[in-house]
Amino acid sequence: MTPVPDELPRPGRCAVLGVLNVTPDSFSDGGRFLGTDDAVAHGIALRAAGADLVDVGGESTRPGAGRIDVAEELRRVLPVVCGLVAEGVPVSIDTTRAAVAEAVLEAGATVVNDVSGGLADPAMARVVAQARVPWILMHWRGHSDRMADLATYEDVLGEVRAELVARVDAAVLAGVDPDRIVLDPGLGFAKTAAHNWALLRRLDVLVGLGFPVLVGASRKRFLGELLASADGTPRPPAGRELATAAISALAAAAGAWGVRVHDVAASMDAVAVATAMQLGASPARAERPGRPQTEPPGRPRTEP
Ligand code: PMM
Repeated sequence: MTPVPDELPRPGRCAVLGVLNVTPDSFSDGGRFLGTDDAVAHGIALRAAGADLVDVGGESTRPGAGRIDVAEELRRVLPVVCGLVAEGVPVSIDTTRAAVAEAVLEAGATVVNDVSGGLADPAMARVVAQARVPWILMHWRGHSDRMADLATYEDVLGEVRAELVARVDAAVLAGVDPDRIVLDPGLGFAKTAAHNWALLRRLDVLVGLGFPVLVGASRKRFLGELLASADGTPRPPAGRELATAAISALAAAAGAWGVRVHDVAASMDAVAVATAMQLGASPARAERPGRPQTEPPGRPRTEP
């Protein structure tokens, strides 16, 4: 197997994971990167914008989505992962299937992002334990076709916390190194907008569990509802980017290890602001976004 680093990226600021969905039907970017070359080019662009990891997924998890089979999932993701690895791009694989994770780790991915927290496929823990790679365990209650029915909580924070702790216990029992576990509240997965906001408001409680925490709010429906027009029409996904970046800054300030986003450049800026505010100073250059400036060259203007 390709040697993989055991550690997660720890860039000295909140990490930024760029989303690369190779699906015909994801809610925000479905169908955009179906060709391998387009998908690899987009992954390279996400990395150039500052992404610490490019998170490649082949199965849509949008509410109501049906499932595809393993062969189809592999057909979608494997060439893209190989193309990115060949270009030196660090890749995480967004899958709930052990067979997909195993093949893609073999191809050079270095992190498994499992939206089911290990629940969908009992073989996943063994694959992750043997590969000795970081495992993102997301809070999950069931597949997309039925998750709306599972969004019932008396105390969403307490229940998500307890259910994540149960996933950690199961992972460790299966031989997974606790130092390689990342937790994720699973915004939008069996959760209403109210549940998502309640979890974000008390992110500190999840951070307090002592594991790195990843937040995936990017362009999700609850942001569309928040930003709805006067007649109640939700703001379409493309118009949710500033709100996504705001959450990236706030999640970083609350101690999140990482954010998973579609527009990496915007969230890089947002987490740079959060880092500077936390330090009370500009972060060291290595911790700042290194994007090219968009201002045309010329005489520098005086700025405040
Ligand atoms: N959300 C989606 C897919 N994968 N993985 C993690 N760890 N956390 C998330 O919140 C998450 C995820 C759904 O969003 P997409 O369709 O834009 O990828």
